[in-house]
Amino acid sequence: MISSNVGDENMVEENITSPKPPNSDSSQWGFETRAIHAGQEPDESTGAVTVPIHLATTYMQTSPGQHQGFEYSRTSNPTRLALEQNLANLEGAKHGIAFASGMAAEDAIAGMMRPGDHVILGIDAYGGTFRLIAKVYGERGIKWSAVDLSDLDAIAAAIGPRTRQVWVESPTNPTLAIVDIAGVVDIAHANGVDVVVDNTFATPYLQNPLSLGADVVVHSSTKYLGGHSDVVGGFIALSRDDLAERLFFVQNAVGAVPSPFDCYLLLRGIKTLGVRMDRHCQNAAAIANYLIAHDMVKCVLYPGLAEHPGYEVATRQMRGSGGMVSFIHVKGAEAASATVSATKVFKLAESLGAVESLIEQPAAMTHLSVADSPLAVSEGLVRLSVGIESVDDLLDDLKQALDS
Ligand code: P1T
Repeated sequence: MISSNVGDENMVEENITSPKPPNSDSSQWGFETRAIHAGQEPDESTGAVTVPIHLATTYMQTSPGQHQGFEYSRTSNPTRLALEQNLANLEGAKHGIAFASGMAAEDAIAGMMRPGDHVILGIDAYGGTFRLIAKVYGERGIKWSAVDLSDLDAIAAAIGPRTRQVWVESPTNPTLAIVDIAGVVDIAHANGVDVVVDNTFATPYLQNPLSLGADVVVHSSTKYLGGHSDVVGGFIALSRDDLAERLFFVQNAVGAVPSPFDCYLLLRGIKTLGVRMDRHCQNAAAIANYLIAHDMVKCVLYPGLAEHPGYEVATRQMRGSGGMVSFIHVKGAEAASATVSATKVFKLAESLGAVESLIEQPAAMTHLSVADSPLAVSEGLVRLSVGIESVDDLLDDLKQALDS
């Protein structure tokens, strides 16, 4: 694969990988059991059944270089290691690498490219992803193309001699399009191009891109993984040793690592990921079905609807349709703005994936940075992050907001 920079002059001076303490052989366990236990042995000194928040920044050595696997907390930390092992397990990955935010994780991946290299993005990528590639890496000489990734021929046509990575979201943010991950992998790999999948919307409970052939999975763990709107985090899961070596090196060299407390919050959130996702999916399906029939709704974007263009692929590669629903207001931008301002249970806010329901207008909020770009979204688009409240309260709230 081309985008590994192993062997070039900027590459590792030291081989940095996380130390590996003993861990249960959890490979046979079901998802919920692994979510609760993988990477998390009871603390040996106290028997504590939850992973302690290890705040120490440095670890005693018996002689120079002789230690118990931890030296300095930017390089490795026991609470972070538990999170890395846990999420790697859930993604079916050999390596897990935690970052301070989803964008920090994406930056580490984009940083494997060199001036003149080319990356393919989806036409409806998250606005922050577009901003990073076009406005940060673009200025450093990285070329990019925005392509409709549901069109495999368009991807093949966009690949050039310097294309290094294809970045896939599925479902996409905010239009909930579905991309055939295995199909993209076939085309990309035939051309020596790596496939990066942002699995934030699906979570490892609903979709495992590595099992579909992807090279790298990235998460904004701020969302469903944390699940409670109280921690910002990012994560990379992968099985390729060459890329992992470089990414562990960058994690330590750049230092965009999550705090031990953030890692603890993520570990706690992940324990309930499965049960939360079941309820998110149920509530979202009920809301999508309600919205379809509403006069003020031009169209509903939800991959669990049989009329969604990605329905077949979603059924094949996902274990549920997720908790995000978008729709286009019949009356356009102003009406969309009024609707998102009128809900009471749904809070008007950016972000997604937590227990509480959120509503927003992407063109004015999360996707403002893609205005006037090929990724611009309809101003009448409304995005719902459907929470796990009583579904009748959510339906009543949308009804009063759309009818008012
Ligand atoms: O916010 P941060 O943890 O840095 O993650 C960035 C990110 C990456 N990928 C996807 C698919 C995302 O949705 C995000 C963040 N998204 C929002 C804040 C939002 O409201 O869409």
